[in-house]
Amino acid sequence: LNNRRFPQDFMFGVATASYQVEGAWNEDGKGVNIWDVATHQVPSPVVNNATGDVACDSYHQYKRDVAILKEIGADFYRFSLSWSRILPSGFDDKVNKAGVKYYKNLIKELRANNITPLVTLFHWDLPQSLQDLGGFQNDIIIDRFVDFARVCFREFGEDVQYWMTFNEPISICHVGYALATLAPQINSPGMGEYLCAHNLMRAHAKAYRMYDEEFRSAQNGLVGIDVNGAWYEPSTNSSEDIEASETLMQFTYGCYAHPIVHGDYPEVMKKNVARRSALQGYTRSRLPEFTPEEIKYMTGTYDYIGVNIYTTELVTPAKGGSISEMGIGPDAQVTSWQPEEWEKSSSSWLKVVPWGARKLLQWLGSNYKGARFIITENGYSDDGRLEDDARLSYYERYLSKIRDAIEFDGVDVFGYTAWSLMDNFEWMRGYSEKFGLYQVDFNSPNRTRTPKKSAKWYANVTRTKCLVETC
Ligand code: GCO
Repeated sequence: LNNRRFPQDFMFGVATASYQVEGAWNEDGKGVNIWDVATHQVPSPVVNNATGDVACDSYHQYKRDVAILKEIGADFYRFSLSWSRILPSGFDDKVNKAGVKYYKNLIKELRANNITPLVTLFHWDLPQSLQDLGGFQNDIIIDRFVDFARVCFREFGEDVQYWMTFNEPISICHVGYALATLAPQINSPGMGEYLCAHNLMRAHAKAYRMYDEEFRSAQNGLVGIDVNGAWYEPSTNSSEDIEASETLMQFTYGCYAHPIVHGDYPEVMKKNVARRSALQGYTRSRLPEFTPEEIKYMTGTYDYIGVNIYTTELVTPAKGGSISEMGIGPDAQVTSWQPEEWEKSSSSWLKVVPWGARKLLQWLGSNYKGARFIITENGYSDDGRLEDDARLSYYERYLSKIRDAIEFDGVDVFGYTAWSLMDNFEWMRGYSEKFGLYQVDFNSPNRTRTPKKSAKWYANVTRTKCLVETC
């Protein structure tokens, strides 16, 4: 391989997620989801009271979305399905035809333009009716998710080869059920978050097995899950810091990747949570256990693993802290941070650290041997300017490190996804942080999309598979 060239069959795509772009929050029979509820609270938890009520209006502008995907030369488009648009009550008692039609139209338009769909079943917008039952803390979610997945495989599976069950389980469970920042904003560190993880993993595995039994022979697609976190770099090369880094990697990536590869949570996670639970007076570990049957059932429930890569943090063992504290940090007994002087973006959590991308891929490659990976997100936030040189440079430098991981470290990465196709609703940050390759005019009725400098640069990458004009 030439220094800056990717393999010929390497796939380049872009991503969005339903709640972040679709709008039409109450149109054509769609049910209410937890993000509709979160953003409509008074006072609003979102910057400038922003909502996804209209967002990029992709529900009406999907043809324009496909047109810009075409301009970018995307090999594939990663988007997600809004559960409550398809099953308004959350249950599969009633399928909303208009919702199904919308996604069929989108998929048809993609196919007509030679763009492969990569479909995420769940990117955070849980039907509110299911949240009312406890959401991911209630194991009823397992069968409800499998029912939803079945409807999706049945309706769209003939035209979809790439499926992802869950986007960023750690954001769902840790940020949604422990830190209480993302919807459903539940504050249950070390308890609710582990219950969430446990039910989510069993839902993933059951959906995967269901695909095997009911659809694989006819549809022959791939089913995976998207994991994320930062790359957790040891803050020095002392053995304590190296161990702290490894522990945090296991509590974040391991919590979700280890069960599908090896059937169970990582040893260090089981050990630490059990030990601290005992010290706290619990008779059982706060981390639920998989039964031997579940371990067997769970093992190997992936055809590929998606990874969302953004940033890096430094890690060291946690000093002090009371024994009553619960949650990933206290249970892992580590603390992590980002040095002030690291290059910034517009998002407080996102510092630009390209070398971390290669180390993260090395870690994943050596922990999950034989797995195939696709980078399902990577991106940079700014104020939305068209001359977005900082984004272009972020992509160029990260892609360069990713390429090194493929060529020099032998990590099996077959595709890359830029986050995002266009500026959109950035969760609690509303429209104040922009990740798009295309600018969206949120004041124009049809949400005009305009290419940024980075979009033109990326279009060259998708066409040439090269990071420079010519390789
Ligand atoms: C995700 C991400 C996206 C964000 C992006 C920038 O979970 O996949 O949260 O939805 O918009 O990561 O923060």
